[in-house]
This record gives sequence, structure tokens and C-alpha cells, in this order.
Amino acid sequence: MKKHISIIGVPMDLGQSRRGVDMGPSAIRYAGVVERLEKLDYEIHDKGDIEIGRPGKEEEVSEGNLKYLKAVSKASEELASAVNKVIESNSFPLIFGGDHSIAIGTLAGVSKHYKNLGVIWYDAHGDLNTSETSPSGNIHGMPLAVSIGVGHSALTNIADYTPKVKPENIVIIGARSLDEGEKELIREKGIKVYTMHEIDRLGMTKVMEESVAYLKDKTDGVHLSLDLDGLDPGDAPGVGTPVLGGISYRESHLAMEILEESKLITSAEFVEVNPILDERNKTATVAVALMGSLFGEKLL
Ligand code: NNH
Ligand code: MN
Ligand code: MN
Ligand code: MN
Repeated sequence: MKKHISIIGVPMDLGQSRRGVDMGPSAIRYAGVVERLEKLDYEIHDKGDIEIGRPGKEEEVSEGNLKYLKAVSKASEELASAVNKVIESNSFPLIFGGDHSIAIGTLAGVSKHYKNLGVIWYDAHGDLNTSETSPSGNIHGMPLAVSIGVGHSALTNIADYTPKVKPENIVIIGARSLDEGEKELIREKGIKVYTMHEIDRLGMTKVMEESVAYLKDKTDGVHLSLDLDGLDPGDAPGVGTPVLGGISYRESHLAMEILEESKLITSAEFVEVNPILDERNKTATVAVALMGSLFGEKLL
């Protein structure tokens, strides 16, 4: 019997400052995701997009150093409940961003289905800021902190429980731009991080095999949160905060293939695709190709 994947688009751009990332879900669909995954052993259900409000600029600073807190919080609740429904229907939730603030809602919807959810955070950044440590006030730099219960309660309490994830169940892969407060939180909580240094030094095969081994026995589900800026801007230029020296397209394919072989991944999201900043939809096309590998596409 065919397995099921349910797609949810989240046209969210309020978690950061560059408009256009709200068109990410359209760009990914345009790049042929449904057709691509239908060729594999899956039945695809496109659930459409979560509705995101268009608050005026006057709502930007709603509380302290947290931009568009109310709007992000509201969208997170809606996404959490949509993701929850997908899992209850025995389908695999596949979420398209939108900026990375959407991970707050995704994890809120996913995590209650597991006793020990693991998270692979594929990103140039740690997304471990709080309103105190954030250099920008942008909530897309905070979702991982929020998910371990650190941050404003309007974010940590989505779906009425906190925390969503234990720090020891997280692996960050591809980090190369960490703020001071994020480094402190990583040390304090003992979060496992493979920076670009380790990826260069060990190679992607070892990094992924170690990550799988680290999560395998202590988790009962693993969420993949893939920020396209984890890749090198040469391969994924359509992102709002590109950082040089990133993971290559080829290494990323390898990473997805190893995850597919591991059978660990139980939900996934692909975020920060911004077609306005892209070159002919290259970044969305890369995202779709990586999804192909994640769901079992083979070269031969
Ligand atoms: N760390 C910076 C901040 O908090 C940048 C975060 N940008 C991201 N995160 N794209 O993945 O604003
Ligand atoms: Mn069906
Ligand atoms: Mn991110
Ligand atoms: Mn990032």
C-alpha cells in the first residue's frame, strides 16, 4: 500500500525582514514537487496554504524586541493544528516555508505525537536566539530556542505545552553564523552541533552517520527542519540571509540519502526559499531535488 505525504504551505514572511519569502510555497510547487514525489511510492495530498495575515508596519514591534509577535504566534497555532491533523490521518507532514519561524508551529503540531522527538536542524544559523540575545528581533532566528522552551510564552506555549523538544535530542548541521547568546545556549544545554568545520573535517558521510546513531535509540520520531541557507549560496542563492562557505548541493543529496536509508525521519520542512532573491527558481528546484532523495529517489 502506498504511503501518504501531506503538503502544507506556510506563506510566512513576518519572521524576518526581506519580503518575498512568503512566495516560497508557490515556488516549490512550481518546481514540480507533487509530480516528483508521485513518481516515488507515495500518494501526495496538497492541503494548500495556511492563511497568514498582513499586519501593517505599525504592528511590527508588538512586544519588546520581537517583530510581529502576534501574527507569528497566531500562524503558529494554526499550523500546529493543521500538522496535528495530518499526523492523525497517518500521513507524513511535509511543510513548505516561508521563513523559519514556521518551525515553531510545525514542532508544536508534531511533538505531541512522540515521547522523545528528535530534530535535525540543517541551517547556517542556530536559530537559538531570544528577544534578549537576538541582534535583529526577527523571530526566524529563534524557533529552535522556542522549541526547547526558551523565549516568550506567546511562542513557547503554542498548542498549550512546552517544551517541544529536549536539547539532547537535537542535532544542528551546517552552522557557520552563530550569535554570542546562541553559543552560550548551545554550551549550557549541551546541544550537538556539526559546524562547517566538522563537515569539512569528517565529511558529510561521517557527520550524517554519527547524527543518525546519536538520535536513533533515544528518539521515537525525528523531524528534519531544512533551512535552504544551510546550503552554500552558490547552490541556493534564493535565501534572505546567505552565508558563504556552506554545504554543497552534492553533500546535501548525500545527507538526504543517508536519512532516507535510516528510516528515521517522520516529518520535514523546507524553509527560507525566497524566489524574489533567487536565480530562475534555482533554490526551489534544489529543495525539490533534495526532497526527491529524502523520499527515496535513486540515481540507478
Ligand atoms: N542569527 C540571526 C538572527 O537571529 C540570523 C538568523 N537568520 C536565519 N536563521 N536565517 O536561520 O537574526
Ligand atoms: Mn489518501
Ligand atoms: Mn533557520
Ligand atoms: Mn538560516
